[in-house]
Amino acid sequence: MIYDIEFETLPREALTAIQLRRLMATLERVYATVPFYRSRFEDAGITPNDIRSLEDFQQLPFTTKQDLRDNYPFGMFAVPMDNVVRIHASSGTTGQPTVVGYTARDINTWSELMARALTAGGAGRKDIIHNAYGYGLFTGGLGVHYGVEKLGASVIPVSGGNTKRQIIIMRDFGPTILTSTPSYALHLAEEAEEMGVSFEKLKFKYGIFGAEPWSEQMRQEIERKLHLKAVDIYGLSEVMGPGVAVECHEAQNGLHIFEDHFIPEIIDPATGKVLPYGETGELVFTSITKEAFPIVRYRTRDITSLNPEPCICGRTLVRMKKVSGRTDDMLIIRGVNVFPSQIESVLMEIEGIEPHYQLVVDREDNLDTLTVHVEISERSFSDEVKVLQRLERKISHSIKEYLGVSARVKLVEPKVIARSQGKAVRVIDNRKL
Ligand code: DLL
Repeated sequence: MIYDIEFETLPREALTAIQLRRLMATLERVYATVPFYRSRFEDAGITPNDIRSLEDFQQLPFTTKQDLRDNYPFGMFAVPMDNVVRIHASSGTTGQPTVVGYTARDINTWSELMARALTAGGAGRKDIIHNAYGYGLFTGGLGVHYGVEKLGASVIPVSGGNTKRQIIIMRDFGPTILTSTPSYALHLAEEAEEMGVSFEKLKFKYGIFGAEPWSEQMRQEIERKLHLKAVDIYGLSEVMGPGVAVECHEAQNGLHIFEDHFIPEIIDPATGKVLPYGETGELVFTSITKEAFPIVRYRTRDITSLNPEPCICGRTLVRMKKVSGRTDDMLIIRGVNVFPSQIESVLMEIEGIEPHYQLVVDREDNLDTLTVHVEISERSFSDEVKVLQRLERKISHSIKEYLGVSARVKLVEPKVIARSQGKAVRVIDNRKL
């Protein structure tokens, strides 16, 4: 099913025309109302009138996370506070949080896009959605919540945490769709098993998971353990929240970007040069319908590529590949670049271990070292030390073979690695201490 059949299946020329018109209006508005954009455009010697095509647009300067921090908390808002009805903020795990605002119309647009995303992920009006994304300043909980109501399905606003109670609700209320981070979905599976509740007997058909990177192998693991079809949803608070892009459950192969509201670009993170379709680089977004917090050429730091080929679901919207990581969580271990999700892919292929891991980076004698902590399964737990040592060597060998990185592997007991209720902490970097 497609929620907005007109806008999700537009011919490319019609879509481009809409994008250009909306972009020009956005540029006029930010130039007139946000001092930051006016001075950036002036520094670059550009006025909104100079932008006449989507190619001209590539001359505009980028906006970075630092720019948002410099204008903390409300400096980038393009409307007076009396028109702002909602405020969210990013978690701020990598520094000061960034604060974003929404007008009533923005909330309506976001809800529409979330309704589209949920529909792409398999939801319909009859579904009951167990929403375990955190409610609060994080955009996940409320973003999904409003989308479900717009769609006309039923939402259980359970939020993250209190995991045992979640399992009881799942058993008793019979939700058909689960929304949570992929790491929390696995934790729910684990807790259910301990409580003797089998996911096989629950009513879930689809899970719509996002807010953190997760590998294709992790998807298979989740689908197997939770007995549902898992689709990927992407978004970020600076651009809106969840619902910027989503996979369709038909193809589960790349996330359709809602291009009638956001213009994506892929750039070389080192030079800022725009890269053609198919090439991997940093994702950049411009919002073209937002009122309170429009954003121009925002560098997301997320690494992906764009695929314009038609999709079996009928949507004409470009697809972004599953995000493999962020430019700022790329590890450089003795000169070799590696993303946590690549290590995850290798781990998931190995028998006898669980999908719970943490990467610890240290610096010894000026050299970076990587230790992979990974849980062994209950079954392997009772194996002899010799067997376990062999398993450690096997994992270390696979990481070296596939990724070219030397890593120490440390097997840990089941349930030792901290479970997260939202975004999982995959990397502990001791080098900064
Ligand atoms: O995580 C919004 C969201 C909520 C998306 C619920 C999906 C579901 P922020 O807290 O601002 O917003 O974090 C945004 O999370 O730049 C990515 O690095 C990462 N991220 C989000 N979705 C995905 C995904 C929400 N599907 C940052 N795959 C983004 C990989 C993701 N990374």
